[in-house]
Amino acid sequence: MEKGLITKLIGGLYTVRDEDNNSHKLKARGKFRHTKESPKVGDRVMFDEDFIKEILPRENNLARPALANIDQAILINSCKEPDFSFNLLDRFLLLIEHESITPVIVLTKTDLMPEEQLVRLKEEMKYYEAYYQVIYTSTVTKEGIEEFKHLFKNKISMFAGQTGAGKSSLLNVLDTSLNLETNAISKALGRGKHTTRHSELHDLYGGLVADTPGFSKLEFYDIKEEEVPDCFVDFFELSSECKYRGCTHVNEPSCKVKKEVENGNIIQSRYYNYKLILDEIKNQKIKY
Ligand SMILES: Nc1nc2c(ncn2[C@@H]2O[C@H](COP(=O)(O)OP(=O)(O)OP(=O)(O)O)[C@@H](O)[C@H]2O)c(=O)[nH]1
Ligand SMILES: [Mg+2]
Ligand SMILES: [Zn+2]
Repeated sequence: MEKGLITKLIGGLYTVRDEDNNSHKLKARGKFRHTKESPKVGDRVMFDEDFIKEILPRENNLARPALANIDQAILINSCKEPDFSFNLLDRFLLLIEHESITPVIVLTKTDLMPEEQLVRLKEEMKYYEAYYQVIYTSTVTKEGIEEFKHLFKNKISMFAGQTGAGKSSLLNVLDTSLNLETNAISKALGRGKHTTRHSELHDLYGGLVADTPGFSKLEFYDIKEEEVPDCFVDFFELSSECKYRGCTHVNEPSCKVKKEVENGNIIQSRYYNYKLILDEIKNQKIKY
């Protein structure tokens, strides 16, 4: 048996890269059909000439998109088409923090946003820059492209974001040999489909990067209400100064987070989205 890494899965056929960088097209052994866990892109596996036999222990495990062992998530948000949304950004950050994956925030299609609006958005985004790397880019003006060149080395990264945000387009600019399919958003939505339909790892600047199908909706089925405060890293940092241990920053007195929202040190939208998400998770629990 040999050790390898799954880089692609289409129609039940896996591409596994061995330690000498050779690719093998394999099926998964039948036993995986009877267990909950089938192999996914990013999995380190043991295989022979015909089959994937064993999945090696995972560092993390995403359900949608189905990926394993992701070190870094590049969150692709378009400034326009579709419109930038702080709500969506905060939701993405929660999901990624919950999986202990490092997020990088990318705002793309800067060419489509009127200058004045872009200046205001960058001002608001400064709040996030205290906690995360933020990159502004455009496949049209090529702004920010240089910043990606040192981002991927020795890591497995995923491009994640709303459908039509520009994930595949950006990857095509970073490596012109990729030739990934892209589509105008109106067309993509008209077809009711994502342009990218499977996840695949590509070699990029000394690392591996997965293009993924976009999300149209983000669900929090796996996140418990009590986990949310710690996944908002900015709130977590302040929580030692809240009066109550395990403060949820909603109704408790002497809450440092609420104080900082009042002082204007935390942007309003961030706290508002936090409460929305908490409510949503509470209601979800009642339903299921
Ligand atoms: N003006 C402008 N258009 C862009 C930019 N990046 C992407 N687009 C356009 O946005 C549309 C969607 O881009 P895709 O790369 O297919 O988006 P995606 O995120 O891969 O979408 P899914 O695969 O469906 O998840 C295409 O028409 C692109 O040409 C940009 O920086 N500026
Ligand atoms: Mg795509
Ligand atoms: Zn608090």
